[in-house]
Amino acid sequence: MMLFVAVIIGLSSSASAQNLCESYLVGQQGKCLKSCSGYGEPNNDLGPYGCLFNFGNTCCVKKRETTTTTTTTTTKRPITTTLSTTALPVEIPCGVRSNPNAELGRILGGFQTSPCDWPWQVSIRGKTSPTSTETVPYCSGILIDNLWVVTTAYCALVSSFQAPTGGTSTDSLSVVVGEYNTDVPDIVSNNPIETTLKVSNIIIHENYYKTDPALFTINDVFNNTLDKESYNIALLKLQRPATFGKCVRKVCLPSVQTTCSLTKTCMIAGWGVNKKTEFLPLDEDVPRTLQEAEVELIKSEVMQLFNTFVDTTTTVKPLTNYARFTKSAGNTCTNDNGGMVVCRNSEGRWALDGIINVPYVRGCDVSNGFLVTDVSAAYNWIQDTINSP
Ligand SMILES: [Ca+2]
Repeated sequence: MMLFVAVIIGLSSSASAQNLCESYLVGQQGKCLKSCSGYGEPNNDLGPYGCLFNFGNTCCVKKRETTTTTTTTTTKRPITTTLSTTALPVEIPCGVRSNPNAELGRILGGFQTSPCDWPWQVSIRGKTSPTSTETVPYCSGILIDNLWVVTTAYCALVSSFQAPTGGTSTDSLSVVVGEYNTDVPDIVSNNPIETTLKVSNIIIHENYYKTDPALFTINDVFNNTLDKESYNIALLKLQRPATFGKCVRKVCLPSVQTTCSLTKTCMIAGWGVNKKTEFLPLDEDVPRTLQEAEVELIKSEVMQLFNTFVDTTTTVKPLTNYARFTKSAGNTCTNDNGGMVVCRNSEGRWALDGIINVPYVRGCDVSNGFLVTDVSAAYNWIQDTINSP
């Protein structure tokens, strides 16, 4: 039996799938070695995952020759320029906070932010019942333009399903830009910083398990056996453009994958419950002010590799990545759904790499990780949707 196990391990060690460094960096001649001395230099982009099952090894790549470096720089430049030109607004560039010196992620599991810290994060509110005029915050979204909010498909559906009698789904949800405290009108220096905007169009990703808001029911909310995590992305078009300023801005979209980076340190934000609850969280458990935390974003390739060794029946869901809290156990809960996962891009600005993908109604479990909708993988879908007539 021991021999059998040893043979299996031996076979696994020689398989290319368990050595991400070598399989991912084919063109760069990546190798998992005890030391890069005499071969090349460590590739830190792959972090500790590059040689996941070659314990103690480092992912090494051949040093690039000068001519190769020049070529790479030349090819990268036009891509960046093209994306920036498309994404740049008229007056305020994307992904720039009004208070760039604000400290980040001081306490894990949810640290209270200051007003205007994350000016692209919006609250999405829905009616409490089809006949009510009262609205409550259901989940979050992110401004990627002054007319467009990106969120999860689940958030768009759940916040619009209490459509008023005789009305449509778009009548039942609203977007609050500049939102900080969901309980009160937010005022900074005697000026209101939040604005509630109506939505003219709800566009759910066509591969999500349900695409018509009018067909979403209470059963969809409480049925936790449905796959609500694959292709979990949607766009909301605002009836009128948001006015950009100190507290309302847009995030950058991530560039299409041009690097081999598999992990990144990023920030999340949400109004979700930040402590463990065994059952559905009570109203007093829900924080009113925006919370933030630092996470490590892990690409689906790493999770797929991990799954093949841990549980062969689990496959990574389409259009998802994975994130985990960096310093201690954190928590994401149902009403964090749709919140931002932002990472610094090559220009040092904040880009929306992911959306918090926790679409189930349940108690809030303190865990070390959660699913994230992969915005980079959905880049073309977002652009096509926004640019379609
Ligand atoms: Ca408010």
